[in-house]
Amino acid sequence: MRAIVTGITGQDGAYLAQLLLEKGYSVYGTYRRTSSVNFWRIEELGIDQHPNLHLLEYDLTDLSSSVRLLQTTEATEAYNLAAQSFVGVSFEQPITTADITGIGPVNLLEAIRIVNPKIRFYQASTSEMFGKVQEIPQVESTPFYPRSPYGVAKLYAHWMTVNYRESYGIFGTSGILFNHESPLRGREFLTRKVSDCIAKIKLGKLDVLELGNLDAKRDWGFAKEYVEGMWRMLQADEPDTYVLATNRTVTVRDFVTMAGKAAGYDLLWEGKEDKEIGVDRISGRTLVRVNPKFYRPAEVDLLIGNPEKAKRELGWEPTTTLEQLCQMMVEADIRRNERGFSF
Ligand code: NDP
Ligand code: GDR
Repeated sequence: MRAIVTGITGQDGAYLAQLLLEKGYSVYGTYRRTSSVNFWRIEELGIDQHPNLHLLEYDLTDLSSSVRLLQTTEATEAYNLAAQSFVGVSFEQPITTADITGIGPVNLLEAIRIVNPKIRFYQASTSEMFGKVQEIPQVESTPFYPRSPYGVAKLYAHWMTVNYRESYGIFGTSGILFNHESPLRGREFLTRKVSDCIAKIKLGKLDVLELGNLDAKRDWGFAKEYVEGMWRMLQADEPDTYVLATNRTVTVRDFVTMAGKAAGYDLLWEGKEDKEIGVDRISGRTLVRVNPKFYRPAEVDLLIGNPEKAKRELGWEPTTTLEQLCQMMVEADIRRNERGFSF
């Protein structure tokens, strides 16, 4: 069993590599050449020195790099997790996002067609493809209406995966995953920004947490459980498209309240829109403030997914509650900030 995991330096890449190593796979994890590559996630999981983990330099935007990746590894499964994955940045860098997140996966699909059409391919698709609400809860058949350059790029890659499946019989599966978080989340994303900043406030290293839209609603699950779903998708008899989600949605505001509670605060919300603040009832201190600089040009207001198909066909079900996840993230960031960890 040999698996390629593109994007091993990211949150999901680290958890998926860990899962595959536990299952006895040889894992070929790819990273980009940068002036200072950072493997903190696989180090934190304790798998960076694993004898069956092979780290390979690779760029998704380079077809020749994809061809060589398939030739040298002779892998039987390929999980494409690499992407410019931050929605906010995609508005400022729409072309880079299109190149990496949209066209990038087609390089891999073409390499598969050329080198090994029998490999099983997983494409990391996203609930951002649903975008503007068409129906709730969202399922595999819900119409798409992306609201960001990231969502549009991912939708192209999703349809190309379906197209290669139908045109060439390639085992191309698309997992439409709703937001999934963990202590390994990047600090630019909402949940980790909140857990890290609340920890810093608790330790006296920060005064106020500044956020954008508090009304957006997300279906947040635990990343470690979602990578298990990815693996199950590639063990199915046929390639297909599956939603992974929790079927519960919560506002950004409620998530911040939850994180505050995990650190011993009791947040009361006052004011409206860009004047809204979160005040700790116990101390009377303002801990959270809206800063319109974090608003997006177009927002996805409401995401909630029904993972019934994945449950029925793959036996996949999330079990960690958002309260447990939030507590886990805040505690991890308090520990990290105590020892001066900065990723
Ligand atoms: P991260 O942003 O944490 O990781 C993205 C990975 O892609 C990093 O390893 C990054 O490398 C790599 N990458 C970026 N550009 C390139 C490139 N040109 N060539 C090769 N590698 C590249 O994302 P997550 O782990 O959170 O998500 C994994 C995938 O799942 C992404 O495709 C994301 O869009 C998608 N997704 C994520 C969801 C979530 O809630 N987390 C939900 C639905 C979909 P580097 O470290 O060098 O930047
Ligand atoms: P999202 O995640 O855009 O859903 O994409 P993010 O955590 O960035 O935003 C979630 C919601 O919170 C609102 N928000 C803020 N977001 C950030 N990052 N920073 C803030 O200060 C802030 N204030 C409010 C956002 O407007 C948004 O509504 C994630 C990524 O992992 C994608 O790659 C993935 O495809 C989707 O989840 C599913």
